[in-house]
Amino acid sequence: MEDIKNIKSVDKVAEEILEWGHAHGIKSAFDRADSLKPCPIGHTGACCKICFMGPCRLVGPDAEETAAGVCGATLPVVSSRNFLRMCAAGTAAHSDHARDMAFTLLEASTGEAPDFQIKDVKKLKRVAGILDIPIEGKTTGQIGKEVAEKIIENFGRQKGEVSYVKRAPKKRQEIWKKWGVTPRGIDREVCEAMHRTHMGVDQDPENLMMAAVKVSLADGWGGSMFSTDITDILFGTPEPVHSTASIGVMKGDEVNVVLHGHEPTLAEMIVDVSSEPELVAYAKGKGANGINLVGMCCTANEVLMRHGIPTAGGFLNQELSIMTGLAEAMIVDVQCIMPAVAQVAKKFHTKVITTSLKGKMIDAIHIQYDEHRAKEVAREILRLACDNYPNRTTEGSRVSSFKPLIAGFSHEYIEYMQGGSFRGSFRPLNDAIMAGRIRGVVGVVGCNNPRIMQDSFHNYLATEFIKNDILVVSTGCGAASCAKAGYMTPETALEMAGPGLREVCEAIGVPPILHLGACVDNSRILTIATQMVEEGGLGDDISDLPAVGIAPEWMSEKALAIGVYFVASGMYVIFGSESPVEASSVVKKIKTELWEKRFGGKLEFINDPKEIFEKTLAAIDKKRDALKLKKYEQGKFGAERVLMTMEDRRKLEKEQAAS
Ligand code: BF8
Repeated sequence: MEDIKNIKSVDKVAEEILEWGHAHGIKSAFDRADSLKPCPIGHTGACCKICFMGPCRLVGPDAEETAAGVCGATLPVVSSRNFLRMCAAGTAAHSDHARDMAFTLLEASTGEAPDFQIKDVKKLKRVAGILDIPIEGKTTGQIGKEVAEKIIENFGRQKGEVSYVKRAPKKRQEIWKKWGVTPRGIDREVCEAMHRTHMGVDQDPENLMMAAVKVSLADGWGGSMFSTDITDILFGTPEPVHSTASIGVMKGDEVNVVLHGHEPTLAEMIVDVSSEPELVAYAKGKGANGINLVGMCCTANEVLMRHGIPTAGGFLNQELSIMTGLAEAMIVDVQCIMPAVAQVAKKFHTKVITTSLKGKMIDAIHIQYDEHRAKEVAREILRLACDNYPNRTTEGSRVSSFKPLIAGFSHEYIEYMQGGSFRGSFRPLNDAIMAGRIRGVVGVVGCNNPRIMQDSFHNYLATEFIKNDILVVSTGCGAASCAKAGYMTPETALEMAGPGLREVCEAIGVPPILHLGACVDNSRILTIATQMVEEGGLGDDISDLPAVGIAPEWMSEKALAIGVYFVASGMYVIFGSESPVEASSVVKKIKTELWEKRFGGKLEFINDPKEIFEKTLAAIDKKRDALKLKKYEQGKFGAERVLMTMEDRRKLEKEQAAS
């Protein structure tokens, strides 16, 4: 990786746009990250600003032992309090998104949101079963209503436990009970986290960090999992779909509309109406050849997984997509939307359109989304984008290259591909792991962060893992990163994959890096891991699996909540970049040693991708040893094909066909 240290991104298209931006005096997050160094005190968790006696900065040679805020809060208290607040915010974001999804399901079921229908009735019934809702003799609408109401009730639940906790392996549920971290209701845990971190409440770092576990579990086994299920019910459970990735998916002769943010409801409606003959004719009337929808961030992942809408990439590509000069409109809702987009848009003809009352922006146009007339709003937005097409000038970096990809790997599809509709299971995957064909499974997920060369950690890790026979599952901007690099097609990725992994992927017919969806869809990794445990042969808890979770370029509070719920579910989790609790050795010990003792998982921050890679391999091999699985030997399986490249194979097939 040393030879590419001086560039900002390994996404070549992004790099090209950045160069254009520099030549034209247009700045982006990449430049702001250069000129605005992180505050070294806040960055390490040593700044307390939860009351107005401060902010107190707990610094000095022996700060851990001697420093204290005006109230007497020590560095471990301050650090753990900050950490808990970040997890609470992450949980709130995912879960408030889930709440909106639940209300859409409710109104779709009652007919109050007539533009929405229940697309996956089978999944609805399965979810009803998990929620103990009887379905006999009920219409789809009735079941949908009861499912939505039960999920909505989970947010305000005061006692008991979040309904999906029971989906975890039995042993895991016992561990959570034992340590008092079983989440009760989603809102209750977020609210309590905010209360505990108010001035003068929880003063015990261990207690605060256990609250971080509890609130994050309310995200993983609550908000995020509910969101994934409802989205599948409303818009269909994903199946493999071809598409393309890169900012270069924007078209020179069409009205380009960037769908950016997280909640897929309005985006789904825009996808739906964009091919209506009247709208296409409207676009043509403005001189364009049609309407080209492209995704950004997790909305991209949602519409990619279900409709094959191309992705223009993740978090760091948002400003750059506008700098192409090709974006007629950028539609945003909530989360990961840089305020800078409205500012950079002023230099071009792009209209930035906010659509949620929760997320307004200075200098953007606001068109309020309303689920009761969703398609009407979608059409209004698209017409506005078309009206803007004639305003396009020659300004902009333009770019046109992109990579093909396959996305759409839901839990259900991964099960189906291992045996079909009637015999679907996780047996083949478990067997391959047990035999050592596949060494283990790694989730490479999470954000981009301009403090790290864009995509460099993601792509390096994903490719090194598959070379070492490790199956990679990916979500969020991590998935976009691999897609833009072209690693999400069987052709490219199988070429790089180790022989054992390649053999299995070829037999099942999947790429070795699987796109599982948006960030909320990390919940799919939880349910997949649980099913792998239940399938047998790999222990009796998630903590037994030879699996690791990695967010190598993280930046958001949501990522932290995800990391913590994976730790609490038993996984070793590694985040790239520096630790937000670096200042406190006490808190560092809690999130590693104490959590490992209690939950079998730990959270580490490592700023060196090679070290992340090596530690992951070591952790996977240790789990394999503990399970008494066959020792992994590189090249043992599929060895006869090791030297045969895709090109060789095609040549051979041609020769065979000719003879
Ligand atoms: O939820 S990976 S930058 S876009 S936070 Fe945001 Fe991070 Fe991207 Fe989606 Ni997830």
